[in-house]
Amino acid sequence: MTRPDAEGGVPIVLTAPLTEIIDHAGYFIQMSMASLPIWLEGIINKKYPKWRDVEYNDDGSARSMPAGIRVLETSLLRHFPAGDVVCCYPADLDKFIGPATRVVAVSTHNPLGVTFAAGVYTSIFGSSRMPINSHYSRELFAAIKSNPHRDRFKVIVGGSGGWQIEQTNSYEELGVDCIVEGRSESVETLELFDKALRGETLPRRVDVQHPKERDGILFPDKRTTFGVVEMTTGCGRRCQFCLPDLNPQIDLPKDKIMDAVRANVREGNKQISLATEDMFIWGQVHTSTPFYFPNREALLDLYSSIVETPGVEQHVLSHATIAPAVVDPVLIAKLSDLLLDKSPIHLKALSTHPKHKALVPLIGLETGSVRMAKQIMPSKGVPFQIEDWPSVLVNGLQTLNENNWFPAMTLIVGNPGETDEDCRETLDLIYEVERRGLFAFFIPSVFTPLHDTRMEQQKGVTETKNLTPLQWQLIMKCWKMNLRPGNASWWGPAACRAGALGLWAWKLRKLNGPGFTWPLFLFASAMPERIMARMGKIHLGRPLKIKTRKELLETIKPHHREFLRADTGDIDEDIQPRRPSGPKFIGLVPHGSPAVSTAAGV
Ligand code: B12
Ligand code: SF4
Repeated sequence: MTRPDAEGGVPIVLTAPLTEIIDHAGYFIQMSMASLPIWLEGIINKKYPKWRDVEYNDDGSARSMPAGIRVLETSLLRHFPAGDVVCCYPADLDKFIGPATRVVAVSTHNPLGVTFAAGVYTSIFGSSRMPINSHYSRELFAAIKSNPHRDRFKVIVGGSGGWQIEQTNSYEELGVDCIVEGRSESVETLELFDKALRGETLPRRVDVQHPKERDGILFPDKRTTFGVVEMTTGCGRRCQFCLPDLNPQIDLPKDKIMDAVRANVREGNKQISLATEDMFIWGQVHTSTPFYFPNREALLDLYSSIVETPGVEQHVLSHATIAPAVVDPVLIAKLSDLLLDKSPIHLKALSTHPKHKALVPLIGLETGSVRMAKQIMPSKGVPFQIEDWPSVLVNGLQTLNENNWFPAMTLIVGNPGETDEDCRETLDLIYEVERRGLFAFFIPSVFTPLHDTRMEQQKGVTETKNLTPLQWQLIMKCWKMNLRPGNASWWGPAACRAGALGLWAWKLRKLNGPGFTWPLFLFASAMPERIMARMGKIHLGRPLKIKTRKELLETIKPHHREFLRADTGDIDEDIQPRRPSGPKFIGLVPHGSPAVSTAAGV
């Protein structure tokens, strides 16, 4: 059944690339499609034959849409009548675009794949511009461009990946009139849509304001992809390369989060994921406690309300930071008790949970070089000093692993000014993790200067053949370690080895330059790493002196020690922790406070 008004077209049609809408196989399907080149799409089709299946509302509109487009829809519905706005899947555009259509608005996360972590993997295989997701994004833009009513409507693009179109100047090629940088709640966004409805010419780029107060952020009352519900904006740790950190540090009110959770369930979604840069700041933004000492009670209260909501069958973590695991290991243990049962992720070889369930938050490791860390992320590990970054990482990972958290940790290869020694130090840290039997999925990506960040003007490595042997080793060592849990079978390692060597012989050795060869042999376990190191072909990580948690706590500035929790242990007598805090911390988050983060100068 289609909407009665569809014949003449809906004035405002909202859509997104199919590969950014689908969510039935968990986060990893979208992340793989952002990284694998289109010629490897068969792998996805084989593993998830139904990935293209989507659910519909009775009027033919989309049942599920990425959170960004849902918030845009909610923003527009404050100003335009419901009949004038529709969200539809790319395949249904022709049903909703008609002579009355004045705007087709596209939300996109990563349309051209030129962001970190995505570009590098496709380029390893030789076609840096066409990850699967880009292919489907381009297909969407081509369909809009060739629509018979194209001269009557404007194409407005927004979302976290809009900048890629501007940076590559793809306006003409993709048929885009205007890119919106920023959030849809702003007055400027509504004015832009008004302008388009009047048929006026639009500027190429419009920068719109981010709400500075919690109440300015809107929550959709409909189903979102992966059940994404916003939890916080901004971060506060101030990493130089980071884009979301430029947004105001805001934690969103629990009642609104819960309404959005219930809306998802009502519309048939069984999974929920809270979108955040760092889940651990929620409940501790603009309180009298610095945000990097997590508000345990508030977090446990929020997460228990979510997983206990009838109809929520699955819950997935999004982004986090590692230092809170060192600050409050009890919080990690209690969160595990709450969340593990509802995690859809199973890691048989790693998890001690009876059903082998695991939690896999995304956490930034970025570099193991203290010199580099000081330059690009001096506050990443607060309340600890950045000089102790490797120790914070190892201690944090140990606590996480003990509680069945196996994070996906991102690393940046080729930071501006990165030397071979920086790379060796990162390898040292990775080998130290391996030596200690700890586990994380290490996801190396090549430095990409993201627009508007503090490192926007800096240059990274643009082609994989320019990567040094050590940078290649880091990438391949990470992937070798990532495959460990899947290598439990007798045939796993052999298949992996044969496949990697076969690909190398066929294609990869020509594409990726001479620096790639030995790291690829390392990945394929062609010979023991010790021997390769003795031959001078690879760097065998040097053992690191890692501080204990107790030693780390002693480095916390005296005026911050009062925020440590006595029940977490390892605290010396001369450190004065506060008493175990009770529910008094719940709800202390002031509403509508000006959002300025306080990481600087810690
Ligand atoms: C949840 C999430 C995911 C999920 C789900 C994505 C989905 N389709 O729903 C998963 C894990 C799958 C994912 C994957 C990836 N992600 Co992601 N993700 C996020 C996260 C945490 C939240 C996104 C979100 O829903 N936010 C809430 C909504 C409401 O915000 P929003 O989408 O930005 O929408 C607002 C505005 O942008 C605007 N807007 C949105 N659309 C439109 C459209 C129009 C027309 C207008 C006017 C305005 C507008 O209005 C909205 C609010 O008012 C963000 C970080 C963040 N906090 O934003 C990273 C983030 C967007 N992801 C990022 C990256 C790099 C990736 C990956 C490339 C990672 C990888 N290597 O695999 C992939 C790419 C996936 C793909 N399909 O290509 C980067 C983006 C970098 C960039 N594009 O330059 C971010 C910012 C993380 C970061 N710290 O750097 N991601
Ligand atoms: S920890 Fe750093 S990279 Fe991560 S969100 Fe915060 S500022 Fe950005």
